[in-house]
Amino acid sequence: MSKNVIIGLGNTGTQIIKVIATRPLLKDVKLYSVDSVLSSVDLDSLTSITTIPIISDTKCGSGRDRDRGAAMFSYHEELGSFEKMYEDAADAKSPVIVITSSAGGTGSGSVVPLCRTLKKMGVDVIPIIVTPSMEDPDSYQFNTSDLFVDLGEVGIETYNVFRNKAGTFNYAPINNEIADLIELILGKRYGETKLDSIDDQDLDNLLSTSGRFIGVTAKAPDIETLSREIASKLFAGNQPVWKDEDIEATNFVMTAMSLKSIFADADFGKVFDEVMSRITCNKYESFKNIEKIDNNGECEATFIIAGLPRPDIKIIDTEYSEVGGINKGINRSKRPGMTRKKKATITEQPDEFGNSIKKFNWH
Ligand SMILES: Nc1nc2c(ncn2[C@@H]2O[C@H](COP(=O)(O)OP(=O)(O)OP(=O)(O)O)[C@@H](O)[C@H]2O)c(=O)[nH]1
Ligand SMILES: [Mg+2]
Repeated sequence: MSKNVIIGLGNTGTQIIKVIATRPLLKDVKLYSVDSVLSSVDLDSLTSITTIPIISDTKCGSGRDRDRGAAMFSYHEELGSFEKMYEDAADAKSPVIVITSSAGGTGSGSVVPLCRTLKKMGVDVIPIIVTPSMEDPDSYQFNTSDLFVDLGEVGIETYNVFRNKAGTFNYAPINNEIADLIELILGKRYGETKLDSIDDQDLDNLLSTSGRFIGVTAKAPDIETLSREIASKLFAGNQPVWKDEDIEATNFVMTAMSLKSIFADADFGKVFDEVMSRITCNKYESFKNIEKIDNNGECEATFIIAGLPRPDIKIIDTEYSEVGGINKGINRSKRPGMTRKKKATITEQPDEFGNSIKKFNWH
């Protein structure tokens, strides 16, 4: 049976791949990390993760420049650095998941050519995008809005968004929640049951729904706490909640719910009725997995909703000028003036044996 493939891009993507590598439920997944620095993956995780550095000239990193990130990726793509990764993606169990921050340069830039290539190959690709907090600097927000525009142009239809919290560098909770979400959408959280069950095809239908999806999981010692946990993760968690006014009358959502508890059949409504009552748009299909199991008194629930509109992102409409600069007062484009407009060019020169050598130039 073919394996799932997950590709992490840039620092954020790589850190999350490292969390995924620790999850027993995901041990069969093929993991890739692509970054423009070498230090992100430590020796411990090297055995389970294939890392591909995309350093292209004497300077590491992208300088938060998405164009440079994309150019470095494309240069390595041309050199054939991703051949094995693309082979694995072509053979993979669908969908292929790609994870990146939207705010930096390497991941946010690379994910566009990566998705374009995968789509051209006919691979179903689902991006999980970590957006900056609303308090993060302007450049992070520009990179985010440009990424959403680019992914729309590439034809990405189904995607997931996590938003970092302001004022913290503790990314462990979000990174772990993303690993939870992946267990969920790859079908690793639905146990065997003779009652209603969610199978791979149900998940496929759910994840073919165009739009954003949210997925949450919770564990608790009793049903009441579990119900509250699921609702608070859904409506006040790290995946931005939707706004009812952004959903049109003809839109619809798909949902998937699972409950693992000793009286799961009788308790199902107690866990999900409240959440479902707050979803006021058309509900086209609702998949359920009901598993009656005594898990030492612990109950576990999961919830996915697909078909949601894009979350709010911070749109900045400012004109910049550099203080004291010789060009002071001259109107500029929407990007800060100090943003370098460098472009990558790839030149070919023969080496001493007459073989053609490609060279990456950033100028
Ligand atoms: N959730 C999460 N966010 C992170 C993590 N590391 C960095 N960030 C956030 O990600 C954004 C920066 O993106 P990076 O992933 O570091 O950027 P990159 O893709 O490596 O691109 P460069 O700009 O070239 O370094 C900032 O908003 C950070 O707050 C992480 O492990 N998890
Ligand atoms: Mg980086």
